[in-house]
Amino acid sequence: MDFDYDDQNIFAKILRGEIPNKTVFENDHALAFDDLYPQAPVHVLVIPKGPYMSLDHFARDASAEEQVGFMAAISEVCAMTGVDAGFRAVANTREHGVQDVPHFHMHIIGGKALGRMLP
Ligand code: D5M
Repeated sequence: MDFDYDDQNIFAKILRGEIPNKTVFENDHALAFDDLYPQAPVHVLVIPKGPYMSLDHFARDASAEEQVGFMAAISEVCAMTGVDAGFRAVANTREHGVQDVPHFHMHIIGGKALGRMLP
């Protein structure tokens, strides 16, 4: 699989500071910010700072340090947003997964009881 990264995508622009965002957490390898169209009281997007278009791209090509940094950001976001009762983590991927922004992002959605997603 060739992962062709488009550096004009919205999240690349956010990382370059060209578009504002509501930052929740940041470390050397990841940025977390509020989703513009929240689907629940908590809806945060966690993205790696490196140019990875999807979860499988990130899992294949990101360094161990980048992957640890990304997971550390997920951990911090979960602690900061108080989703102890549970949450949903979603990574929509490419066309069949209905991924709109081609920079890998994990949705952290919670703050209320969510409906069942799969039968
Ligand atoms: O969803 C992409 C998600 O990105 C969607 O929930 C809206 C959100 N979005 C789009 N533009 C912005 C900006 N500028 N800030 C914050 N959030 C944004 P997916 O279908 O998973 O690709």
